[in-house]
Amino acid sequence: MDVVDIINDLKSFRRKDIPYSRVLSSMCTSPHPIAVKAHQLFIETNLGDPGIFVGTWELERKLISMIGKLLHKNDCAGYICSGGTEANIQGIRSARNLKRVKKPNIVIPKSAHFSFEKIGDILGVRIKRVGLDEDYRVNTSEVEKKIDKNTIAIVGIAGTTELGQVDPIDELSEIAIEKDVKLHVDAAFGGLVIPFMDKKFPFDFELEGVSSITIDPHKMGMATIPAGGILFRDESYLRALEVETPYLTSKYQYTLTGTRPGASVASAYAVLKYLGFKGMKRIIERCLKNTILLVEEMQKLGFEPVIEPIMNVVSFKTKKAEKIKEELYKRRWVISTIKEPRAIRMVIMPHVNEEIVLNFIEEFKRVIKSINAI
Ligand code: 0PR
Repeated sequence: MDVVDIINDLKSFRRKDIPYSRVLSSMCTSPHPIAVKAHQLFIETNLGDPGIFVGTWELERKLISMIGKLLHKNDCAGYICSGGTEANIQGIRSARNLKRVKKPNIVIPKSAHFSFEKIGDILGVRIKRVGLDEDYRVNTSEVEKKIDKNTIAIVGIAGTTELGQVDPIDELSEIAIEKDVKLHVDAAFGGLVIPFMDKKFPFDFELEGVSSITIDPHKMGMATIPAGGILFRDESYLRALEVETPYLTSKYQYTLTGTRPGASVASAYAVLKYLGFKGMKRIIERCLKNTILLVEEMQKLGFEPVIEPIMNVVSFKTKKAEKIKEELYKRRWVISTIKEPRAIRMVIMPHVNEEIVLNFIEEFKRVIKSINAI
């Protein structure tokens, strides 16, 4: 095949994808233009061998300290990984390696992302789930009760996948200190939202008990995929993850994957440099404004949010959630659903502008009319 034919072939597949302008279910978004430029510049870099890609390695250290600064710890340790799943695995793996017990367990909220299912399976750690209060935040007294001598870590979520809720991380931090267990905070989504919001939610290293944080540039950081982030309070957590790498330019490796893209690092770095704190705040504010617009429009149609939205994730109660999702999908609009309580869920990412919200509402009106969903 010649180049033109290959490109046309590729385009024919790509055309089958649903464009982001019709996606209200995703925590990913179109990368920022500067992210694409940066990605291209670093396309052949491999951080699995940092002795070759010396500059890219240095760039990653800079990015980690930039994110660390945002999370109240300039000198934190960590790296850019494939996403929130890997970050959560590594956060818990490090805690497990630092406290060797025969039958390790972790205590996590019921609202935790499904990546923790994988963690239980891969790491041989028992998962103890804790119920939520009426606002869908983890019940901290239950967390306290569930901790035993085999508990290696507790987990709090800063921006739950389904509702965008933030657990009382300050209380979890106190518990972690008192019970001498690690506290891993899953801020895969909220980590790049909360620091730019006017309302303050303590969730990061300013809380003494927080040992590790998942924070993903490929979500609200508008970086190219894959760009997740795992940050630790200090280097000792990375040491607990190391294996020897006899024939590489580095002696040890603490990452889960071997070969890994420097392009993701460059893209995440470029976005934060380009936008700065002010630029990020502007984008977050726009997302929050469009979330409120969506809520107001949905309320006019008789749909109430499960909780008053905190960030740009919102779910609306309806018994016909699945049917609504299916009907919208037939019309090439994508939303998601949650089971407890039964609801439809939307994420108002940077690509979901005011016009898209209003177009969506028009389609939504037609759908609920066609299936009598009010
Ligand atoms: N932690 C939280 C709180 C998450 O919401 C997610 C993903 C993860 C961890 C795992 O992150 P990775 O998917 O990067 O490993 N939350 C989204 C979700 O499950 C992921 C997603 C993104 C799903 C885009 C669909 C999609 O189109 O809803």
